[in-house]
Amino acid sequence: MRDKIEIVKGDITKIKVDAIVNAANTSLLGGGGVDGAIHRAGGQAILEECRKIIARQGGCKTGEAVITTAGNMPAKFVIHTVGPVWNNGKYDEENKLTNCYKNSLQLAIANNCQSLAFPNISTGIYHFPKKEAATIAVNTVSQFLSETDKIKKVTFVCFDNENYELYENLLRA
Ligand code: AR6
Repeated sequence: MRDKIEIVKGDITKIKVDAIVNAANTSLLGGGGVDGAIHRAGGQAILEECRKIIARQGGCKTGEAVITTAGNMPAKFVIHTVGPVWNNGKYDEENKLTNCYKNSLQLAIANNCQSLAFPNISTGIYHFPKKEAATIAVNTVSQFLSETDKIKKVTFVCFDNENYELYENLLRA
């Protein structure tokens, strides 16, 4: 499993994989952080497809995922998932974050994606503790990859040093 997981430090909008994952919000209308960067780099086409999804199902619930084009970015698709806002762990945040990873992977398979890249969902504006979030991300993805051969590569794209080092330590273990 470990050989299918890669960690890189940098900007997810530049990564060439079948699908990059966005840490969106329930409105799907864009925002700050990685969401803002993805919409800026991908262009209008992403928002246009998000609006169609909104018309159909009214946004995206926490822990769930939807898919659009990646517009002008090198990836083919963006999988938008909504991480939980950290609230001292009292609102099932761990399970919701686990579901983000699982549902994104499932949606990738449903769209014939073999490679995907995740940002560190919920660890920015949503304030999920980074160590716990990294543990959930690595464990959930490793477990999922052990149960399918349809996904060939998962890249964790870390934007800050703290996350990069956490992932390095977890994957070295
Ligand atoms: N590439 C990769 N990672 C990035 C990039 C980038 N270009 N930019 C930031 N990060 P955040 P959240 C990292 O705040 O906590 C938005 O307004 C960042 O360092 O983007 O899930 C949405 O619309 C952090 O580690 O997402 C929601 O309202 C990680 O991405 C809300 O923020 C996630 O930080 C979601 O908050």
